[in-house]
Amino acid sequence: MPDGSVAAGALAAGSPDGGPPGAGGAGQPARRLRRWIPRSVLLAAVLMATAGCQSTTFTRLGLPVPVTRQGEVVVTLWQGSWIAALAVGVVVWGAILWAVIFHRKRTDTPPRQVRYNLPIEIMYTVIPFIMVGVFFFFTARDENYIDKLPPKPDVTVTVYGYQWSWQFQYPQYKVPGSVSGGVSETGAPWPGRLPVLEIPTNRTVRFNLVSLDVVHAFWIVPFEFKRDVIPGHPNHFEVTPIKTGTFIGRCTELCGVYHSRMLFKVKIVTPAQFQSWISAQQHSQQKSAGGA
Ligand SMILES: [Cu+2]
Repeated sequence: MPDGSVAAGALAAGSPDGGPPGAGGAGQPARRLRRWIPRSVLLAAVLMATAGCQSTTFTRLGLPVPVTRQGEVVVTLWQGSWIAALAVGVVVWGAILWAVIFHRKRTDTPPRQVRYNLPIEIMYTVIPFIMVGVFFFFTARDENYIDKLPPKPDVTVTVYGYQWSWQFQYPQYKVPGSVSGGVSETGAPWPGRLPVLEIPTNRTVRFNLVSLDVVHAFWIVPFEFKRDVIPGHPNHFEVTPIKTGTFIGRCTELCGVYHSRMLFKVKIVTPAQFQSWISAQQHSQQKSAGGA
């Protein structure tokens, strides 16, 4: 370690290289400080103004308002992790500041050298182990809940991902007179008409994810969740929507030139609205099947 007091003295005298103090003397660091304070304030203001944070996202630490029961669990886990990390941070920062302020070098006598302090070594092995254990417990508990696939979902949606759009099929709602796999909904990549995924609130909705070509990933931002759509390897997950509204879904795995256009709309509606939408689709798709 360099001698802190000598370095600080040289800096205060305006000659970090140890040469004779110049005409500026002690004024130089002060001037430098005066120049940097407005710059730092400006930088902080630009960061605040351009980061796109809303005050309502602050309590969720950047996550959007969850629209599923599973999403709420993700937000709670995220908040808990931050609180735990900050608590650890306060202890570590506190220990650093305490050492910096109260244990500065005062004499040239080296401090008492400590070696093989068994209690301290046990402490810094056991405490991180407990911290990892706590994180592991809550993460595993919540992952088990989020990945749970109860045997009889209320609504099943087969999601087909392909370059560069999506098709949604509702196999339990057959189209009379059609051999297809049920009511289906397609669209076009942005800026065309996006496919619309319609699902009801307060019902368990199972997604079966199928890829028709390359690896995609299915992401509805306010679900706080994404899952890969892999060719030859159907994936599944289930949610219970709790809030109505219209949201945007995305592909979140770089899958080709128009990956960024692979968007879809998500409409979460009441169960009654969902039923009437399904009936209307069965009717119109029967007509178009009959006409073809
Ligand atoms: Cu994709």
